[in-house]
Amino acid sequence: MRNLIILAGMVLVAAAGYLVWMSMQAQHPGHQQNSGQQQSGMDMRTEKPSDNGLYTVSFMPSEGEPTTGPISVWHLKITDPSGKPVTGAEVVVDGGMPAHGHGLPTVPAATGEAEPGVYLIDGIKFSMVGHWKFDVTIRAEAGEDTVSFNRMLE
Ligand SMILES: [Cu+2]
Repeated sequence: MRNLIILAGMVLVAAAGYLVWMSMQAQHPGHQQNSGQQQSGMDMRTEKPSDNGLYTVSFMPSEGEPTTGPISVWHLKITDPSGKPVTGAEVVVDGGMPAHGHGLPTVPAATGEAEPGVYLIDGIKFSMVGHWKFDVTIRAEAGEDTVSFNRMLE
């Protein structure tokens, strides 16, 4: 009986600790900008350095929030580490749903630069909600580098 009470006490302490941790997570300002897109441990940044640090890259819809259905145009913005736009790059965007083992329902294509260093990626389509991952390859004067972006569609 005494052991049961101690066990129950331990469960309560663990539950309280979890609640405190949850409320701290909710208040963390860094999680606000991607509301609804955080997933435990997953990198949800929309701007980040490329894998070998050659470029800084951001990948965002050209307008609005992504939804399933329509084909949209996205902006892939590439700068060098000092923030200078990288123009004339060769860009390839691929993607899919890692958990489902399928790719994008379309083949996105870079159709030019909206402004120096901001590449138009046309043909982005989501066929279902869930976790999508984009794999971007960039070839420019500084060399070839890759970067991936995660997106949660609700
Ligand atoms: Cu899927």
